[in-house]
Amino acid sequence: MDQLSQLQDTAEKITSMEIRGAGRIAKAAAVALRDYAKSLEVGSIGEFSRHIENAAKLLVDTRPTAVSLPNAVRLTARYTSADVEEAREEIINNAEQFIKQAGDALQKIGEIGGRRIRDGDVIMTHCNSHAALSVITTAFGQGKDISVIATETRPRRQGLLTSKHLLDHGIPTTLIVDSAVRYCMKEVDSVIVGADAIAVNGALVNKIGTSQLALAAHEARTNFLTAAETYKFSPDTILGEFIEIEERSVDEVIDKETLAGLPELNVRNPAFDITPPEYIDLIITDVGAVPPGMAYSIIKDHLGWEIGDMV
Ligand code: RUB
Repeated sequence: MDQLSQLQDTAEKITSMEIRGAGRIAKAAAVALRDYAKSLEVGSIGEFSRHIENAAKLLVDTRPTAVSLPNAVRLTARYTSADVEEAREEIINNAEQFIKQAGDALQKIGEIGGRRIRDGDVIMTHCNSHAALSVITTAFGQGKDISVIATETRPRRQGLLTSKHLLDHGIPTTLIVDSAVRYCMKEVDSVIVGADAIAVNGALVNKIGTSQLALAAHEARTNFLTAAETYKFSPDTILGEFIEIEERSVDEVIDKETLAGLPELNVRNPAFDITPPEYIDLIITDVGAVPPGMAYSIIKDHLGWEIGDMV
């Protein structure tokens, strides 16, 4: 496969959700940019810059909601040198650094979040988040006797991936349909979910249905935690930008044949929702467990302003 086809292949895998989850799409984009930059044959820095910009745009346009994706692309695609070989080297190093830091961040989140879990806790989680799973498996690895209630997560049923991951670690797991969340919440000690984006006001954007878990947790006085690497915070929201909520194909919700029998039916498939900061007890990040009110500091101190307007 040539360099461009490889890049397009990664973009296609992110669009089709063969590669999914905010952290994994970010890392896949960094790898794709690194490999593209490595083998790019150009005659001038202007040409190099045009190709990298197009590649960055192709990757960023695959899925609109997870801010990890533009953040990873911006952190990887930046360079200062006007020499092609040096610029290429900068991009390769940026990508390696991002991939390493993303791996370290998951481990750190596990350590910090694991301390919030007590022996005997029942945890509810939604969708399939490696950050949330890092917290759960770390707590279990510390010898805490915990169990997990995993939601199915319609329509793509990522809850099955989560259940498999937990069972592979030996963690007792119960799968429930999404509509059983409120009914089961009285048995739960902590809810832990991942994040596709954290806005400057501390609002959480995550898989559709997350805000229902938060509402039910609030009502039951149950802890609601989100696990989010610093690169999932959105610098653009400081500038007043909204985070776009992805609407996916209705084919994921209802099969074509059934829909053909109901020609007047309108079907929607929003993939994410927004949980307001007042429903979130703590955000577990790689630089510490912080209340949602500290989102601005995380963006300012750990991401920097300059990554907000590059792509
Ligand atoms: C995945 C999802 C996950 C976050 C965090 O949505 O909402 O909770 O992306 O995941 P989708 P992680 O399946 O549509 O990509 O912690 O692994 O980055």
